[in-house]
Amino acid sequence: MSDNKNKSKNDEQALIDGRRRFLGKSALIGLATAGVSMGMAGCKEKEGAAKPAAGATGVAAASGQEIAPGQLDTYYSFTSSGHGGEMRVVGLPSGRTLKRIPIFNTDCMVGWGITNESRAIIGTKPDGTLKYTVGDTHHVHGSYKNGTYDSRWLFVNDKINSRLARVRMDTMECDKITQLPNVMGFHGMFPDKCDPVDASINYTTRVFCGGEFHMPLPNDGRDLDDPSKWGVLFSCVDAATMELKWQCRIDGNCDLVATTYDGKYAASNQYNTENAADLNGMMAAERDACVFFDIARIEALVKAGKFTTIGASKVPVVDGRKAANPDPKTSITCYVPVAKNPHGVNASPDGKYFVCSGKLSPTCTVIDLSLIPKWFNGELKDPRDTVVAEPEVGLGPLHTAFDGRGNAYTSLFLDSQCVKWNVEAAIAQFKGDKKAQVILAKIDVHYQPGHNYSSMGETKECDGKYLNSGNKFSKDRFLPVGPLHPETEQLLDISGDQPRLVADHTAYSEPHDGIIVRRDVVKTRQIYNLEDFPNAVTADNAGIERKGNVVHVRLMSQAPAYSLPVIKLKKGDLVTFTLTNHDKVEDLTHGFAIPTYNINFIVNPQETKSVTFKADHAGAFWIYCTHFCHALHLEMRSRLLIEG
Ligand code: RUQ
Ligand code: CUA
Ligand code: CA
Repeated sequence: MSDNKNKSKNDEQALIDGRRRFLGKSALIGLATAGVSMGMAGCKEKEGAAKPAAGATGVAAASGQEIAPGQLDTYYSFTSSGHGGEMRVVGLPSGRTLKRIPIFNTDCMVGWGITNESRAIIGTKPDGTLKYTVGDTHHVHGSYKNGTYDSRWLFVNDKINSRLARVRMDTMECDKITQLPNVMGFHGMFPDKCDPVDASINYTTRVFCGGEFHMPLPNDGRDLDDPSKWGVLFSCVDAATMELKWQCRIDGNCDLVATTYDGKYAASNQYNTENAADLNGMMAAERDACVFFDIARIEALVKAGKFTTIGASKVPVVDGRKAANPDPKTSITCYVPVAKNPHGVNASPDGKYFVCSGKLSPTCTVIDLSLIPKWFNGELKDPRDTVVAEPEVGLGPLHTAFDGRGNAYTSLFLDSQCVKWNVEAAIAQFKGDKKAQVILAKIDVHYQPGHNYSSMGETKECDGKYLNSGNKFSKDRFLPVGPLHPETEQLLDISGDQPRLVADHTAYSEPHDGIIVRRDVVKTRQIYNLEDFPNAVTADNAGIERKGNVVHVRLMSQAPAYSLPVIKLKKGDLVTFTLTNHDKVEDLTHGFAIPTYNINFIVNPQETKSVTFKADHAGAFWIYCTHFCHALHLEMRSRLLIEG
């Protein structure tokens, strides 16, 4: 290697070190000015233990993560998109974007928010306009059977308007959206994995949803000046019907949500046990909590009619506050004290532990799930007795993933690292074993990681192959694209002793959480069934039907033509276009755009969609196909003639 090359490499390292320092410092200052003291000094010296970054350049090429042209990825990753409001499907390890699934946003490529069918799912106001057009997706989780994914559904939250959406995994499209009543800031969400009472129902039938922000109950203008009266609800939604089953009022708030493999408990970490309405108040307590819900007891109360309702909502609300639950033997909630202002709560794939990450404490709290029923049976004095480890992991721990070999991987926001630690060693250390080697490795990520998640890591089939680190800042790790930087999704190979950074992928702002699913688990259909659409257009009913000024135009598409070359309407008509794509060839999608009328959507093979609008502009308008489908794609047009 020439001197020159060495020099430029050193320069590059200096640059990397520089920007790490800059970000680390600014993040700390941010917290310090917010009045946080977190005993950082004790942690600082440990930074030296960190392994240097796996090299900033040429990693992917050297590591063999490249997927050659024509080859398929081995995993799917389903991720949220933050305030983009959609869900994304990515192939791993290549990082190829496979699909964007519009949900809470609108999307003029597929016509989400434009077609009647999608608008019915999103919900409309009495005047026909969409009820909401913005969303903020944070968490994506799959439905379970037997402790692993069953390829039925994906669920995703909307934090802004407190909605839960379901995506069918066979078509990878959203089919239901439910709004949670009396909840603001719906953040954490997790499906159950088993029924709490009937173990033969070993699949997802409920989805648990955590409310983050306190609010007046109901939020109708009361108690505006008295936040001490505001409250937070934890909600349970029926996975099949997407209807609310019940809600539970709690002390403190919810952040993220986890469920046990036996279906008996759901839990949420709480950073605002103080019930405070301002920043300093939310950081007042030395410890916060992880609240456990006894699902069977809650549902017995609901069945017995021991609930109230709030405002106009008919959803049964049970009281999980401490004052209403003095006796553990009948209590529906258990508040386990954990490290200050915790963030994620994650279930280990062996089903034994929940791990809460400290965020404002440099520790993770490990809760032994076999001790939770003991507390609920009155056999433990203090909920804190369920805590079996609290290892010091580094600064700003946020989320923890697992490798199925007993190791945990926690994202360290402030340290810009991923720390690998051993759960049993942490438990031994907590019991007093001074020789226990808890921290096994620290690897730099770039920069300020939020969520991390491992391949099949939220299932009993956790395989310990890959870990994705979702980093909140990319800084100058990619070509500059103006003030808005992409996020960095970094892929780590965790199959060996030392995690290895193997690829950087960019992501459009701002994905939070995701899951990594083995490709053989995912079963999609490649074309639709015509019969699945009650309004499908066939040769029998195609054409124009007029009743007064209400007109229904039924169209078929088959490359390269729509079934009607000319469509005549009158100004003022209320017109519905229904279009069925009669092509059966996989991948043969047609578009349908009408200039001036703000209409654009696609129909996939054997799919039917419709739009309704008022024909309020006279003139000639070319309906044309937007999706390249045929050598005569450009010629695929119909004349829409609207008489004045
Ligand atoms: S939260 S960066 Cu919205 Cu999942 Cu933790
Ligand atoms: Cu049909 Cu392009
Ligand atoms: Ca707190």
